[in-house]
Amino acid sequence: MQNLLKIGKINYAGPTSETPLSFKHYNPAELIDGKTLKDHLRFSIAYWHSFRGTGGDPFGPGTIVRPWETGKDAISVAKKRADVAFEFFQKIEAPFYCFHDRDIAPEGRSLRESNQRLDKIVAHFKQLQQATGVRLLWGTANLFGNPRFMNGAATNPDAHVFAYAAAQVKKALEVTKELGGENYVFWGGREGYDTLLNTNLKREQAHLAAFLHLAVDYAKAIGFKGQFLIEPKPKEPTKHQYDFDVASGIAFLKTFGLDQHFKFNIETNHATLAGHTFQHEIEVAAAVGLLGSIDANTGDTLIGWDTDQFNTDVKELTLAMVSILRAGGLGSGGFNFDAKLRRPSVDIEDLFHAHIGGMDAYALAFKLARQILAEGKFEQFVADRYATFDSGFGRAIEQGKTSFKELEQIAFKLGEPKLRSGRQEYLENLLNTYIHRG
Ligand code: XLS
Ligand code: NI
Ligand code: NI
Repeated sequence: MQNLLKIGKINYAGPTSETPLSFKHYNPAELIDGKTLKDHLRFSIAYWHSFRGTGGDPFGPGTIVRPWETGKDAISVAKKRADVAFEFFQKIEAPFYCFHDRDIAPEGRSLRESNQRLDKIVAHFKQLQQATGVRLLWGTANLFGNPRFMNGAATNPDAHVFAYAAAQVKKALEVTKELGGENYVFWGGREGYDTLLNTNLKREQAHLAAFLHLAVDYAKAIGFKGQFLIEPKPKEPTKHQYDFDVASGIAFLKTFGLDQHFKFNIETNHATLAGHTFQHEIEVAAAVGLLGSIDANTGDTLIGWDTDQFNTDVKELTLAMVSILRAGGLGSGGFNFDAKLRRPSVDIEDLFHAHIGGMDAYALAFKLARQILAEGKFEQFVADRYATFDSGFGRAIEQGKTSFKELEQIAFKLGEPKLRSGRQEYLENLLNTYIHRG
């Protein structure tokens, strides 16, 4: 392995280790149920944040300057950057990465030139994947950065922009297939509106659905077998995004006959922005069998925007893991660190600390969630709480075999229901007994 990063491979040192550049809980080789922890967790690195992010924010330019970002032209820099990225994926023991088309290859002066550049870079990525064994979790197209998308991509009022976006996704699908991508993501950053004074909401939603159907058709035509994912977000950059949260996403997918083709990519920070918990979004998706993948990050309770921080909150992640494991896992999905360094974190070492912290927190959460499920105390509590629906008239309600008239007779006969405690405080204390075992 080359050493452009000047930092070695990160090794597992155990929970009591005080070595900062080591894993405390993520032991990639650890066998759990006959599968390595690396294969259970399917961690992925977000190319845009970790290799294109410069620390810029709406108030000031970037602060992060990487030594490999100079070279004779944009293509050679893009290749060198890719070499460093794959060195990082290996050193941090992440089996996957994700990208937008424009992250990996610079946009050209025309669509044709952009496609040609992409082809050159993709060939390089393919070699790197083969040499390292690192795989592509998902690909996507950047349909939000370029000024042409200022009024949206699939929901743009100009059909010309719709066509341009379609061409870009067509190419991104081909490239994702070429690199063996296991999923393809749609995050509609500008698929929403800022004012209804200039917006036909009904038409825009129908256009978005038409766009997604065209993508499904094209994937079929070229034999791309990856899972399509929708990544809900309520706002930012638009004031109102159409796939606001998982619940509105389900309504959208079902209304337009897309629910057979899509699952959800749930991002922690987007859940917060929608006024939900991370676990809530996972449960809502899992309840209808549409849990797909996770964009692993967190926001800040005091800042109301998508700060994309690395998540080290073991309690929040343990609850999320309980819901994910109970739903049967993520299938072809994984945990993608859609997270970025803070603006003053300008050292390469910071990139390692950030991912070590995120990976360790997820690995610990995974282990704690497994203990919680194996012991089944919460499961038992919840089962008991609904026991009146397991037999008698409760069962008849669930089976659709009763009527208001019959239930009225039961209510007359049984009189006032007894108040039964939800025992929230007891359960919160019980949860803490697991968290503090960690
Ligand atoms: C932005 C999104 C974005 C998607 C990929 O808020 O999280 O990074 O994950 O387009
Ligand atoms: Ni994301
Ligand atoms: Ni985000």
